[in-house]
Amino acid sequence: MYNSPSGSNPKKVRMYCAEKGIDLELAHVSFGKEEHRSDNFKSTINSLARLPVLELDDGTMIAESVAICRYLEELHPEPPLFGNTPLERAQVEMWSRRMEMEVTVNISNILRHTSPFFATTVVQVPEFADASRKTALQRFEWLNDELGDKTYLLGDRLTFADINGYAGFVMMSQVELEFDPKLTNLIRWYDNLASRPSAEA
Ligand SMILES: N[C@@H](CCC(=O)N[C@@H](CS)C(=O)NCC(=O)O)C(=O)O
Repeated sequence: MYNSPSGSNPKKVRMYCAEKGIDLELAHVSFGKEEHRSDNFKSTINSLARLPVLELDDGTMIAESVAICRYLEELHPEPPLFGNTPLERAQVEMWSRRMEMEVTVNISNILRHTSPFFATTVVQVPEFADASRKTALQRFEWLNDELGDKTYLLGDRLTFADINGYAGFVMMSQVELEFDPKLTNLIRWYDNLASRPSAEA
């Protein structure tokens, strides 16, 4: 897998693999040296200049972190992290999309619209970063209420939805965003995931 130690999407796949016991060979791509933006990377690995990308033995490239995890889940179904039944699979998908598209997207939008690293690839709108910060804080409150006293998003068992959400939160420190201490359900959920060995991956 073409990987970088920083970035929530490569981390998501590494954490998923650690939970599953899948040992992927990692090829380091330097964000600092902008290796992912080179013509070679874009023409042979991912035309969107993003990580992670999984290269199969026959040279096929699979981009998109969720697509990579779903592919690996098909090959390594145990332990199931995408749900056991039609209902569970729908609930994992529901929460996975909510975490990524309603909650943590706001964190990456702050970064993408403020960091010099993205100045050449994103039309940066600082007001959008400000709006995303407000939305992020609102969504944290929403998520705190939704979690209630549940250990994981679906109840008592870890699923990919938790990993997808957790990995998105790791960028918070880079945009000076913190959980309000009153959001005890969210903090409990986050700390629980952070304490799993897979979070070190
Ligand atoms: N939807 C893609 C997003 C991939 C993505 O944005 N990756 C980031 C790292 S977390 C990246 O490569 N950023 C480099 C850049 O935008 O220049 C996925 O889930 O893999």
